[in-house]
Amino acid sequence: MMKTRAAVAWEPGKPLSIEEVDLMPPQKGEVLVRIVATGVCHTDAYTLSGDDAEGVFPAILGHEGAGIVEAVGEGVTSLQVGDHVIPLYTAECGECKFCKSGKTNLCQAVRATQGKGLMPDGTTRFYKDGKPIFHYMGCSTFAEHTVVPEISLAKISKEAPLEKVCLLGCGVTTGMGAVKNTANVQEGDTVAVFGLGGIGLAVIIGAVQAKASRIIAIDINEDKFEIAKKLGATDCVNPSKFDKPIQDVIVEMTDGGVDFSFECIGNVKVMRSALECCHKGWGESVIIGVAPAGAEISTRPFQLVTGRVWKGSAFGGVKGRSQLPGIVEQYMNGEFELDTFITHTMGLDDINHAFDLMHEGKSIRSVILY
Ligand code: NAD
Ligand code: AHE
Ligand code: ZN
Ligand code: ZN
Repeated sequence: MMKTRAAVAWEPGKPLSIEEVDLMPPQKGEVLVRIVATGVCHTDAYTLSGDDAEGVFPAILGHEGAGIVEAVGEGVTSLQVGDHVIPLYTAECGECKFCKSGKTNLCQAVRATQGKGLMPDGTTRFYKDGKPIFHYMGCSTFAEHTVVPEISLAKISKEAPLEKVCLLGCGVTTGMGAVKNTANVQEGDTVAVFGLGGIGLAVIIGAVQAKASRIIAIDINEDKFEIAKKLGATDCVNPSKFDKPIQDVIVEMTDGGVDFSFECIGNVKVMRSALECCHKGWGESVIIGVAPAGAEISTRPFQLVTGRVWKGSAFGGVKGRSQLPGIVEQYMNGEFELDTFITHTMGLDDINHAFDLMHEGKSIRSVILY
């Protein structure tokens, strides 16, 4: 056992507690990673709130990190000490039915145990006073050191700044990937983006790269509009300023609706608006936001009968081990930027402040630097 420092979520709805915890060495097929930086994503807050059907406690949250390999377990061949890595909540084994299908990034090799907060052998590596602490999304990046399956690590360039590319472990890859891989937005298409946090702003970057002709950014917090415009939004709309449904407003603005919409909030009512603001006959709406346990979406089936399509996207449809290193290279080549997302940086001791800033709508991403 080694000692490491972590932010422990002991129970839902309570602040994280910064503690020294015990960490077992990496077992067969596992890797010990020293986390250098981690973003705080809304999904961490969602699980901490108790809304996640898969939320287990006590746990070490965090899934948007980057770090350096410190040790490898038996049989690990694709990584060695000193490699720079991004932990993946969507593994890529290359061998399961899902990986081989060519149709999805949703590798299932470790998904069942991951969803229970366990390593693939059904046990944990983190302990406090001899009692197990659960892992989170196969990553647990709110710890200075973590143990991750080999197939859940993307090896990236050693030149890449870990304190920035950590955001490619979730938010930025998710938004950009949803535009490119899930929606496949084409030059001249019109796009509506609901929710202007890290995910929605990354959708805007993706839509600009795809040369969308119009990018309508929607949020109830107008403080988000400045960054949205800077990144390329052509229109910013606050739904609470209208006395009619936002889908009607967008349909009027766009001569019948947008070609593509993206829901980046996790609100099932907004998901309906996002579908219904799509153009009759061909408009497609992509759900990215994660809704609370038990929530359900609804619309008139006529919306689909008349040609609108409802889709969802996880990690932007990106296969982490084979595609994320290339996305890091694109960042290094200046094809997109990350600085705009990083509104705050802080040490692990202040991580609860990062959650406060998110809930107050004051941050895009807080990055924790170890
Ligand atoms: P965030 O909290 O930073 O941003 C959410 C934004 O939505 C905020 O700007 C907020 O003001 C806005 N908003 C809230 N209610 C609204 C409403 N009714 N109408 C319009 N705007 C509203 O969150 P984030 O980190 O950008 O994450 C967004 C969502 O995406 C979350 O649900 C998160 O869990 C999910 N997510 C999904 C994936 C995936 O792979 N599918 C990956 C990452 C995050
Ligand atoms: N645990 C939740 C679902 C959570 C969820 O949808 N997670 C997204 C990633 S959010 C990242 O910030 C995802 O990729 N889902 C696919 C998967 O395999 O988890 C629940 O409802 O139980
Ligand atoms: Zn996330
Ligand atoms: Zn697989």
